[in-house]
Amino acid sequence: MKTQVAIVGAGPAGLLLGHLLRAEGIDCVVVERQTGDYVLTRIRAGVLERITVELMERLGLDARLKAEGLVEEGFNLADGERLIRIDVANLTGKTVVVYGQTEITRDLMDAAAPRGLQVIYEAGDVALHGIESDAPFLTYTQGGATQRIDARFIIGCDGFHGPSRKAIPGLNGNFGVAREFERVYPFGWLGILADVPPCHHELIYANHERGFALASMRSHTRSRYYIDVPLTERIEDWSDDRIWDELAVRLGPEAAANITRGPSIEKSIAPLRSYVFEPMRHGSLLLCGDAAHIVPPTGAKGLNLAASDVHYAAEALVGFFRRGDKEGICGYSAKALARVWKSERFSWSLTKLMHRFPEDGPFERKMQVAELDYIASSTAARTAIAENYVGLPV
Ligand code: RFL
Ligand code: PHB
Repeated sequence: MKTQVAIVGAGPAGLLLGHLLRAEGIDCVVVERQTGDYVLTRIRAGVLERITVELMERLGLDARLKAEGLVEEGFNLADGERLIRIDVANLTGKTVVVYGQTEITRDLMDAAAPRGLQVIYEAGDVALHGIESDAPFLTYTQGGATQRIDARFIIGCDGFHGPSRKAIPGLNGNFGVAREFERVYPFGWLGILADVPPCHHELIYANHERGFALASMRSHTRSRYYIDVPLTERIEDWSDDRIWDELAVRLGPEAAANITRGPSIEKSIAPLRSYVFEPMRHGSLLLCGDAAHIVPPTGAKGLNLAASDVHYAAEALVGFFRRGDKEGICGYSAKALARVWKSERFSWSLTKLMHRFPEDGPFERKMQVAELDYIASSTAARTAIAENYVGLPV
């Protein structure tokens, strides 16, 4: 098979990019390891920045997002009994939207066939070849046969564990320029999804002496909550009741009084990590989304960063195929990384502010309290948080 752009991975990054390219008349094929149903069962992000909503609008795929998404004008930081409201709408003039990553993925998936976007699911052993040339190609296996897709560019949208980033030579101090930057956190987030009304109409991020908690939602009737747990914890040891009990303590008395308990639809533990791979382009391969970087979920940035990468990548590819302009491609990595690092910083700093680290002592706790006091009392401090939360300009 021959195409202009071969995309690895049909998560939100790969599908969004595929649609943006098809809308510009550029040929592309998306190759995904899993089945479509499997991709839809992964419960992940819930908060969309403006850039993500705008891309769905631009594609004309925002009907359900508009109808079902919950526009959020603010969120809250809780510290013991105190609740600090970040009035995002008044501080920035912008809002975020609560709409599940699974819903975005479903909207993009449903529109693929009608819009002529080819997605090949259940592709095994995907491998990248010739990325330093102008004629790279992918190989994969399906039904026992090896298939090949020739392209002008390959875009790695295959998440943190995919093969794209690993195809770039030069890590481990060899001849290449690749570098990775990483911070692994000493806890994970245990998430629970349940068909019960949320305890509050806005998100609450809580720093409690027993640990972090987050009250989030997917709709007026579906809640998503998280608590941080040591990485040694096993999900089997957390009954629904134990999770609800812990949430009630950590979220504080006011939220606790409004928690509706119910059976979990999904629960899992996700480790927290900050990670950036540089550069995000090597020859004819561009990386987008989790393939190039990971943020801890505290800032709700992962999916939104994938969207901004895709925006830059689409712009560069359209410039190349429409006008023969290579500059966008050459500048892609620097442009994307400038925004990536700002989101990394915000996610890291909010994680530090809202979690109790095992190595922290009374001094670090005093620093958290002082910072929360400052945020509570300073419009400038709240504006800085709101501006980052709602998403920095693209
Ligand atoms: P994905 O979603 O991981 O998709 C990658 C796709 O590539 C496929 N793939 C392969 N395909 C072919 N061959 C191979 N060898 C392949 N290997 C992998 C995979 O099957 C998959 O379909 O990456 P993408 O598209 O870059 O999207 C990134 C987002 O998924 C991620 O950043 C967010 O979910 C992060 N995140 C959040 N982001 C937000 O913006 N707001 C949030 O509120 C938010 N909350 C979260 C989160 C992530 C979480 N977890 C579980 C890590 C909450 C949690 C708990
Ligand atoms: C979620 O609803 O899953 C969610 C919301 C905000 C975050 C992370 C996850 O910061």
